[in-house]
Amino acid sequence: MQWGWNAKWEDVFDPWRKEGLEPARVVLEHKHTYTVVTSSGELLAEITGRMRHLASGRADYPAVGDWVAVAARSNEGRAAIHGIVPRISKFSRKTAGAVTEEQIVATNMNTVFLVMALHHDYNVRRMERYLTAAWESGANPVILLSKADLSERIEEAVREMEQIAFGVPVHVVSTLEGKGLDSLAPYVGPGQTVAFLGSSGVGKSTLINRLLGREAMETGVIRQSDGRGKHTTTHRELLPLPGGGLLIDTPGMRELQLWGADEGFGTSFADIEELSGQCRFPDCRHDREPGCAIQAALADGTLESGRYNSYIKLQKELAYFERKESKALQAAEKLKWKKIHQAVRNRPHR
Ligand SMILES: Nc1nc2c(ncn2[C@@H]2O[C@H](COP(=O)(O)OP(=O)(O)OP(=O)(O)O)[C@@H](O)[C@H]2O)c(=O)[nH]1
Ligand SMILES: [Mg+2]
Ligand SMILES: [Zn+2]
Repeated sequence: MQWGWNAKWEDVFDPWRKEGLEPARVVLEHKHTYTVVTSSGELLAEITGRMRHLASGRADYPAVGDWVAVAARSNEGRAAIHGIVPRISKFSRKTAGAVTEEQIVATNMNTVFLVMALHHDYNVRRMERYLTAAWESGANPVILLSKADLSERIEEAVREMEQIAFGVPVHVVSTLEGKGLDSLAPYVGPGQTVAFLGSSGVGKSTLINRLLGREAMETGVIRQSDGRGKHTTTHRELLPLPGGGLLIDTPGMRELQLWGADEGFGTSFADIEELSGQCRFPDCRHDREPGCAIQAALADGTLESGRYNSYIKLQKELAYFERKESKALQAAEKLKWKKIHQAVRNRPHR
């Protein structure tokens, strides 16, 4: 079994192995089925009724990148998925709808390439958001500044990225000119899984095709007027590199919504969190309180106001989703009690 399988996975898989199941990796997600790969090839798989019954949320269903335990019917080209092997990383976002739902973009990646193009797409604040979500995913973020052939201010951009992303590698690439691609080799070595994230039209699929050496993914033509593309990639897919690495292409994200990002939040805004710990009052609102370290840092320029504003904005967004989530939970709880009351009321009297 290749596809990133190793001794650690084998260890965790032991109980399923004893049940006679074999490991498979999800490479494509369809409406109710999944394309998975096993050591004997590709199969179309469905989850068992039991798994469906026990599922309480999106995270209980397979996603691209997952290792699953299957009972294969190789002669039919089909398989039944009995369980998901615990994930080592998971990149999620929130779908904005009536009910906030988790959408799993990719799982079990070692690295996430946060791709931002060096022309119209370039936006420092957006990269901060990507970083926040990437830290939360459990995978290592790497920043790729793409379409270097279209920019004159590359060095400045790299400096800006290094300021917001302490210790995160930054690579400048131009797939068109074939520049900077060699520097990506360490991330895509044998058994390594990398997910590509970034707005539509930044060149994720073009770069993936280039690394694969074939046109596996369709790529888009950008509108000249505003440099923006329509969404060309519409699904997520795990693609094996000839050298043994694995790439996950994803549709461009118009807006990245965070999912349970509290932890990652602290990591990418570590400096601000640290500053607020230095305020004189522990419950300082960083408004006009005396001895406020944040206001002092803003005043003397050590903290850039734009950066502080995006911190505030993110905090508000997180608070909003927490409220929305708790509303959904409250509604579910209410419904449960309503049903219990009804059951009690309808109980025949003796
Ligand atoms: N100038 C230039 N154009 C590029 C480069 N890489 C990709 N492009 C062009 O950018 C456009 C969009 O590329 P895609 O690879 O489809 O972008 P994507 O990120 O996969 O977009 P979605 O699938 O919609 O998320 C295409 O017209 C590419 O030819 C590059 O390095 N330089
Ligand atoms: Mg694409
Ligand atoms: Zn303060």
